[in-house]
Amino acid sequence: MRIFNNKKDLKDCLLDYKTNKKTIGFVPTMGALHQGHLSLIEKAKQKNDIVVVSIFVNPTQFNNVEDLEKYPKTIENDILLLRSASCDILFSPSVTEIYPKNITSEKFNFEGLEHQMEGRFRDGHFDGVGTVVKALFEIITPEKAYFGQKDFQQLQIVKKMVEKHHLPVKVKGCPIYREEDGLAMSSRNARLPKEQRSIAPFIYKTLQKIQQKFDTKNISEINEWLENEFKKQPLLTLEYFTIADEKTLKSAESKKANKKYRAFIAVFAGSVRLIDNIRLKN
Ligand code: PAJ
Repeated sequence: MRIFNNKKDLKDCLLDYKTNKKTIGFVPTMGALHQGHLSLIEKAKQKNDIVVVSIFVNPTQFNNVEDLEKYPKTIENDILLLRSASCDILFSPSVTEIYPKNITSEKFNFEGLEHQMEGRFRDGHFDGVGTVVKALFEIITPEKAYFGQKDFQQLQIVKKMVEKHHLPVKVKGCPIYREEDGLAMSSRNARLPKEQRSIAPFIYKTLQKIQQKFDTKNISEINEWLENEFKKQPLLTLEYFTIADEKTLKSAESKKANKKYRAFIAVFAGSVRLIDNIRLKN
């Protein structure tokens, strides 16, 4: 695996591959890698000649200084994992490499996707994500880029950005990779105190129950049931729960036959914020 910290050297290397008609698959990450990230790399390996992974903890997408400062950094272990996953290239730039002037975000219009769910609770987050993903796409110019459905809103927003800015990249969504007990893998899981870690699978178990209830119950009944379930869990604080249209990400009040829905949840386990979602069938 080749490692680059500098965009000029990376571009030169990628130009060689492109001249030789090699296809490039890209997996952007913020490091602290786990099996969820590796599942994206595996997908990228299957469909491309060369796989580039970036590790960059992007300051502009954090609305909370503590969250940024406490974001786990495990670069040595990440490199071992990337080697074991046969990643071809790691791009691990400094902040000044990506933000040479000011550490600020470009302002995007994602046609309302950015105002739902995470957007309501993480001010400016998606402008930060859009800024860094666009910059990385411009440096790497991959044919395909891989994103997890774990961050479903992010996936839809990146697709919207690509469409609106006519970027020549295909964005692929990949399934949520879970721990054996159902907890969605996340770099933040490592920060969960023992008690919170043992109760955290409750989040996915509840989503699975919602999936069943969606057959027979209406949305307001489901919302009420869920709020009551979380009231019984003193270690988990519900930030939001919503059943939303997959395309617009707007909360749904009733089910319509020709729409696809997903249930989305954000929960605090102590100071650690966890998100998850599940596809619903109607
Ligand atoms: P990060 O949280 O490191 O996630 C990198 C990618 O891995 C994202 O596409 C995310 O959805 C995916 N991912 C994380 N956990 C997963 C899981 N359990 N199963 C499947 N995929 C999973 O998301 C970011 O970084 C950043 O916002 C980034 C896109 C890199 C921009 O800074």
